Amino acid sequence: MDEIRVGPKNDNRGCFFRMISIEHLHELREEVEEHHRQGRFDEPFYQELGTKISFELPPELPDAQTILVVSRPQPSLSVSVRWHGEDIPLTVPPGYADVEDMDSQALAALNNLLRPGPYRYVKARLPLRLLAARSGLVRYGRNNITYLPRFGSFHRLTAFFSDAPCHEDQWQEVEQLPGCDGCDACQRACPTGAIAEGQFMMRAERCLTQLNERDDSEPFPEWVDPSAHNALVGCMRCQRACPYNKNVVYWSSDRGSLSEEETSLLLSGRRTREDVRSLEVKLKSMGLSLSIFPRNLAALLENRDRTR
Ligand code: B12
Ligand code: SF4
Ligand code: SF4
Repeated sequence: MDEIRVGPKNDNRGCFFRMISIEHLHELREEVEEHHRQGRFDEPFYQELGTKISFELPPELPDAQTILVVSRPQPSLSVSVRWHGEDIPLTVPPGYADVEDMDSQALAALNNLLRPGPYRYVKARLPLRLLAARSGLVRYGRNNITYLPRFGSFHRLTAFFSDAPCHEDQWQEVEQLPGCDGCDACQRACPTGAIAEGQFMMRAERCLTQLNERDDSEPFPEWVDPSAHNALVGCMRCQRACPYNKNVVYWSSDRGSLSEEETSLLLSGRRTREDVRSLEVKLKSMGLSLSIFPRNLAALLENRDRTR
């Protein structure tokens, strides 16, 4: 696997990348559309997916020759929240924070590596897990998350179209983690039944992440067990349970704390423009967004109060 080391000197994580010829773009589309034809997607979910991914060539790069897919290992974030006189440690899963930094590091690395250049790069809105698995960069787990050697599921994917020539087309069959045979730890750990028995495609519409990444004006549906909530956004249950994450499961970056006053302000929903501005700056540095986070925080704290 190609490894590019980027970032500060003491950063030994590196970036990993693979390249695929643009000729496979229609095969990627066909694979997803075939799942749809076979009825493997919940229809409203599929319609929404269409707003998140696209198989079109970017108009600014109609002569793209290559798709570059990049993975950057990333820890989870830990944030402490003061509530009722106690500091409560809470988690943000890998993949949510520092998105812009990660994209620019990946671009800088690609610019350095691909010669003679300079080439043009345009961010791709492709289905990244499938793309990365098709390049051999990662393997799928039964939980539908992808795994990078050494770093398990603790990594962030991104991809670019480029006019760089595809000197090595790495397109291949998708692979599953060998350890998934005979293991159902993620399925048992999932609090909403999103990982289905006997089929690979997860039931995305049941995934807690699908519910808690939405704008916080939407309450959680009644069928969600209050004890399911376990992260400030997303959910860590199927990743924590997986043996392939045993070396990274405690890899975490401390992003500071919220005071009792800030916590109350977030939960109250009564915020002035001034409050919002200062909270937004603070939350952004913690990798959080004000538009989704207060509802999830409330669910976590209610859950905690209930079980005491
Ligand atoms: C929509 C979306 C969601 C939706 C739906 C997920 C889904 N299954 O589609 C929701 C909101 C539920 C979600 C949740 C999460 N997501 Co999300 N999500 C996306 C998004 C925007 C598009 C995903 C997509 O294209 N889905 C379409 C389907 C077709 O693709 P697929 O899931 O890979 O499905 C394939 C498999 O089922 C496979 N398959 C089918 N049969 C078989 C059989 C075998 C044997 C094998 C091996 C494979 C296989 O084929 C399908 C495609 O052909 C991407 C960003 C992007 N642009 O890609 C992030 C992305 C996939 N998500 C990501 C993350 C981090 C998560 C969460 C872990 C967040 C969290 N909780 O912390 C959870 C994980 C939930 C889970 N168990 O999958 C990361 C992936 C990280 C990783 N290591 O793989 C991405 C790439 C974002 C990023 N840039 O980092 N996500
Ligand atoms: S918990 Fe087990 S079944 Fe699930 S992804 Fe990990 S190895 Fe595969
Ligand atoms: S992220 Fe949580 S809800 Fe979604 S599949 Fe994994 S364990 Fe289930």
